[in-house]
Amino acid sequence: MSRVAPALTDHEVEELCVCTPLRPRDIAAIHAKFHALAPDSDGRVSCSRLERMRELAANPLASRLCAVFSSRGDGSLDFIEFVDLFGCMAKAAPLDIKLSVAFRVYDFDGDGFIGRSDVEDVIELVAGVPGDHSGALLSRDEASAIVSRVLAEGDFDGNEKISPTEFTKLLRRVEDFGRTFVMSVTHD
Ligand SMILES: [Ca+2]
Ligand SMILES: [Ca+2]
Repeated sequence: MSRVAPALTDHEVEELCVCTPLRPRDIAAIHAKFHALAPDSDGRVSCSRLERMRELAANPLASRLCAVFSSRGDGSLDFIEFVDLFGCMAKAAPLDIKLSVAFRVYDFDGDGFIGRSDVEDVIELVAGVPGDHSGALLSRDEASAIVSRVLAEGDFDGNEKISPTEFTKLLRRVEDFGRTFVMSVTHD
């Protein structure tokens, strides 16, 4: 049973607008969304609930995004982390913020690099387990070719993994990355 959402004060809204590119009406919509997701007694919403939200439902990397913003590392978010997610993914968020979020999303094992296994994990989430006959979009060979191509293009120093600096260099070449790595607040 969700409790009645405590209203945000004007001062709290103002503070959240200063720390993010979000507007007061976005903050109000985000606040309503958060409480509609029925946070638990710790004030957190689990990853599985968050993934059902309209903004994340069609995103194959939703669970990774939640994990990146979760201070508990389990994908659950409190209200401030939830606002942070929308703020970093806003259209108007600075490119370096988006690059840093994208890097952490793709760095599945959290070792500070995007390696072969991270790229394989991304492919698995987006296209299913390669070669799996029950609906994978890629064969094992196709998946392996993609992994090799990503590393060939992004691993500039040839150590078989992509560092944050290499990642930035790679993605700056992708003209519309900043415009497409976006999760806009929907207003009902
Ligand atoms: Ca990694
Ligand atoms: Ca490298």
